[in-house]
Amino acid sequence: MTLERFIHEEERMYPRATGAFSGLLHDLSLAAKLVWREVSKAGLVNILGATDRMNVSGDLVKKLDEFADETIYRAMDHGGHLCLMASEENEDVLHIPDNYPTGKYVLLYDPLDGSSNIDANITIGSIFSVFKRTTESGKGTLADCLQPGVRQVAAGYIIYGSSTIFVYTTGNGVHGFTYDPTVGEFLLSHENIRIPKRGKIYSVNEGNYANWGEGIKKYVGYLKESDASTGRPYSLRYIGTMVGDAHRTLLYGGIFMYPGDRKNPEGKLRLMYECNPLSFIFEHAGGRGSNGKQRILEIQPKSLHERTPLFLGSEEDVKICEEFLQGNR
Ligand code: FBP
Repeated sequence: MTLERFIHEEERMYPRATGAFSGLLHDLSLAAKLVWREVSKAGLVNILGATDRMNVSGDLVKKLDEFADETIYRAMDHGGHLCLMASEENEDVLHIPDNYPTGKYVLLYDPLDGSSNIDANITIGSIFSVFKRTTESGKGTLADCLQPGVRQVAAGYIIYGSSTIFVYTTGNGVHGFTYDPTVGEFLLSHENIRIPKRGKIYSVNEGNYANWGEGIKKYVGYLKESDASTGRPYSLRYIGTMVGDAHRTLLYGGIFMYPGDRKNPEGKLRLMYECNPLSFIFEHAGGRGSNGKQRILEIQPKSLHERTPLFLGSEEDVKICEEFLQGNR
């Protein structure tokens, strides 16, 4: 079962479908193959290291980041499915070139997640989020992007690890397709992924501990206590690439966190490019995505690059974490 065929079989479930959505997902899978090709030979070609360009978050843009950003934009700009795009690497929205038709969807993407791990050949990823436009027609506007995550019509990520997997949902279950370079196709390998109700692994950068608030300190302390009936103490795993830490959490259960702290009250992760799409995927796999107070998907975005604390994982684990964060435990 190739990703291509799966997309078309899903389309048949919607008698009034125009094929635009399938076309959009097809173009995304092509972009993923092009990025995979560059990632897989990164050590051999001059694509490691940084450009001399700073992104909107003040980070030096990595060459592979820039390559992935341009590749995704060029793969998506001419299909006629999109009215607008926005990328984590670009301050402003990305318009569809005048010589191409516009469509009814909006794409937001993080071209390469885990940029601090690129040069060390550690798992990295790409993340995407798709909405239907809210404006009538023609070129899209910022308003088309700033929609609460619950309105996404699709979200996914591509993990470039020991193998490359395309994971996505359109609201009909979460499915994973592993790339087989010998046939050049993503093949169904993880159908209808369901996250365990509770796990035994927690994932957080404890290097920020000194700046943490009492709630998160107490919660992590709770995970380290011994209590076999609740699988504690939990094991700590942290790759430093959200896609990698989230993918493991989706399959094994537990919790991935990037809390706010005294230095960064809103944490580090971006609502539109990272937290919304991953929370949409986790919720459709039976998990939960929270900022500690509410569902990530209920947050009304105010700006393209806003950040939010994130607590993502098995439903029971995230709910217990919220109780600690809200001082109820
Ligand atoms: P990029 O998208 O710029 O890579 O930043 C996000 C990220 O790398 C996440 O993938 C990861 O979870 C987090 O930052 C790691 O941050 P830290 O190094 O502070 O733990």
